[in-house]
Amino acid sequence: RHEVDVVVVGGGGMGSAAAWRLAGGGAEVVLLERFEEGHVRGASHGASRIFRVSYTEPVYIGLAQEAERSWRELEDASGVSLLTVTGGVDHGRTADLGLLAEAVEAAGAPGEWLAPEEAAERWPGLRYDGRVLFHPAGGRLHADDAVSALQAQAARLGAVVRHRTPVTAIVVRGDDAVEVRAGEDVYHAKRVVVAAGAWAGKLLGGLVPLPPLRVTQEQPAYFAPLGEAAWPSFVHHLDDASLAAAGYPSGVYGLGTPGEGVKAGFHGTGPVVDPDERDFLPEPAQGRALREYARAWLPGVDADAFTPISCTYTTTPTSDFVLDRVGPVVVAAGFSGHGFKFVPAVGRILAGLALTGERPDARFALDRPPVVA
Ligand code: PYC
Repeated sequence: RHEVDVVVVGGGGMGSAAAWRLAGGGAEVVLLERFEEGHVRGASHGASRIFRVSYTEPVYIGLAQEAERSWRELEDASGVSLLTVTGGVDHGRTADLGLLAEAVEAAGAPGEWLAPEEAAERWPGLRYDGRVLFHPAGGRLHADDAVSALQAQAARLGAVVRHRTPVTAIVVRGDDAVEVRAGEDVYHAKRVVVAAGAWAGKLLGGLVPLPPLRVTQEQPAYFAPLGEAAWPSFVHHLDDASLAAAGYPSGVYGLGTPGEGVKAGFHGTGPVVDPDERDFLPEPAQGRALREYARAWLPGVDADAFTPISCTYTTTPTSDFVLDRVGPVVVAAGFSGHGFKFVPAVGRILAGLALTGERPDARFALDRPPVVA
């Protein structure tokens, strides 16, 4: 039997950031992660994630701006380099680009329009689809290093971090009382923060009214670069007609990842999986489509020299995160494949929900309107 203020379930980016912010706020915290350190079964592993502030919704722009400051704070505290600014580009023939430009400008972080020829001079590894919106703050996050740094800093502030510790039950005993069982160990806490990624539904299903969560196995790949050119992080937006014509399941994101290659992937289009029954194998048709994409749009890589990657997305109907609390249970779920950049800002929100009950923007609430197809 252990008595603590807060148990955090899930040692990926979100749970680790929550533990960091909770411990920094003076709470007695235990972080329980079911797998070993550095495991690859969730959604926080690997060498790189996109950092960008280029969103159309002000709430995400603000959260990315907060996260940028917090990533720097974590770098200062840990002495580890986590965010490399490479610049980021959005391109493609869609009205969304104009909306993106307006939104970042309104948030005081304006982008810059480049002609495709100008962009090709700066980043010759990409072919551009019409005009290009460049954002200087875009870049690359070092995902594995970030998770390690968050856990190390949480521990430095007093958190207990336990790997290989699957949680077997969460039992609510009252508004300020929850029991978290992990095998023989029973933790009695005032709050539990559940940041379990693809396992959110399995752990939280009977406890809180979750929106539908779609768990998919995604399969980006590292392509071998041809030469030493610089790479921005990039998002290629494609409208439905272009997707149908090309046979791609979605637009494509990517970024250079030193030591690994150029990462590129479709967004949230992989097969639905049970996270406990995954094969980790690429789905052949999407693998072929990604290689065709690389041949057509990434002249700076060898489209036939690639290493597949496997990860999970847990996606809500609107791709908005779930950050909320019911009684002693704080929920962090549904990061919909675009959450990692926000990790330290989400940690701050989760700590606030747990310690003071402060709620974030209403779009993150459990109680949200159903999406009508
Ligand atoms: O940063 O939005 C993003 C993103 C999409 C897919 C992977 N990262």
